[in-house]
Amino acid sequence: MNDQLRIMEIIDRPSVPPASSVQPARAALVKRTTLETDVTASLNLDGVGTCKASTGIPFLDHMLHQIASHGLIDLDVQAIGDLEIDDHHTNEDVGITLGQALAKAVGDRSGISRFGHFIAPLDEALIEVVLDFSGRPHLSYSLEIPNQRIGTYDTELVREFFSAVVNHTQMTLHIRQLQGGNSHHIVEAAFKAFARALRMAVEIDPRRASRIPSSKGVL
Ligand SMILES: [Mn+2]
Repeated sequence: MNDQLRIMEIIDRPSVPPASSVQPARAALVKRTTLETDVTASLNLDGVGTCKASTGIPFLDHMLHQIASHGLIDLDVQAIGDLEIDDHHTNEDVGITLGQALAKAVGDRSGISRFGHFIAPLDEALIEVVLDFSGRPHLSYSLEIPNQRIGTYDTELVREFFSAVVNHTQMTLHIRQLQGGNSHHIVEAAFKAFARALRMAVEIDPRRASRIPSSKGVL
């Protein structure tokens, strides 16, 4: 290549930054051990939706897959809990650990879109999720799940799971049932809507640059 061609090539090259200077992956690993459970959660918010979930609670694993897949989060959750009692401690502690990992991955929340919302259908079920990485925990929850159990999973635990996530992520979360009849559909649509809303909220807003998305300057 002669010098003139080389100069033209440099001038014509679009100003796409090399991959190495793109925002670093926002990843976190949290390991939490109590007398009741031992939970490890690792995630990458800038992932492609891969998931490894082994909590000992099959339906909860199925829901964690929804968060990863529809949130485009790479997620690995491993839990060993006192399932011989019931699923309560493990379900709650998975929620706590996931919440802590989300909080860690967004750090001081600079540059994120902060708000997210989505309405997900699953056949007859239609569930709306609105969330805000506000720094303040609040859960508003109106799912009316007709069956006490989905598989072995006690449907009371859905609220407990989201409550744990909210408290430890420090987010505001509204989950509203617009329609629904089948218990599996209602819960799965809620997790799908949560995943998409989460994806929207943690997305980097390029116009925000690295500033914190609050008029107070702190979240
Ligand atoms: Mn399903």
